[in-house]
Amino acid sequence: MKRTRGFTLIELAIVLVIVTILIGGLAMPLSAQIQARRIAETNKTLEEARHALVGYVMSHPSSGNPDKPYLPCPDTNGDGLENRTGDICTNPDGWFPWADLGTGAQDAWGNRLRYSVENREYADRSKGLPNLALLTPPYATLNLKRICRSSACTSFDAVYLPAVVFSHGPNGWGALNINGNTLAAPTSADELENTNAGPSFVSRTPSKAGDASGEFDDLVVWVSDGVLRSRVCPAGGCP
Ligand SMILES: [Ca+2]
Ligand SMILES: [Ca+2]
Repeated sequence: MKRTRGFTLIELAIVLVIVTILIGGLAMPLSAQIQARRIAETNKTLEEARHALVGYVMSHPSSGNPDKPYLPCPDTNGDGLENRTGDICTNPDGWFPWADLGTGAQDAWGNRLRYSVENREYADRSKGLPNLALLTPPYATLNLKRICRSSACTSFDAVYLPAVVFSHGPNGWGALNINGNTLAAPTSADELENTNAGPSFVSRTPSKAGDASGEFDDLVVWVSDGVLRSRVCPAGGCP
């Protein structure tokens, strides 16, 4: 009768090493998969926020001209409700007013979405959408936004925008989290550009800390005047 031979200690050790290498190889893609899922989830939340802005405009005619709708003001005290003084937004930069618009309250990392709006006319309840056709670029009387490919703002993906919404991304630098805490400020010029008040916002391919352009992982969406006008103005355009 033939005797069955068991594994030697050396054979077992070799098997253990192989299993450890395999698990190590699987663990990295798993964390990358979770991050990719969170980014996709946040992009969806941002897209919903963008649609909600258009929906808001469709149902909010201005008091001065019922044919001219207006955008919501930013939330500046973190309760999810817009902050408006009478008819006007005193601050064009803040957080997305998710409670007013019935959208997601946070990105996939537990941080509020940022929101900047043209507050001199688009978000003024007594004024509403200005007629850009009657104005001359660069529309100096308006507080419009632009999307740049770097903080130097030498090339643009979009200009003359009424509203920008963004997430601070996986690193969360500069974000307000759902517990009301503000996270550490960004280190790269491109992410800093998105946290300082001003017309310019950076949207570009993500880069890691060691990259020459610095760390960048913000997720940015915007609403153009043309999109608003095509959805809310009757045929022939808003007055
Ligand atoms: Ca508020
Ligand atoms: Ca970021």
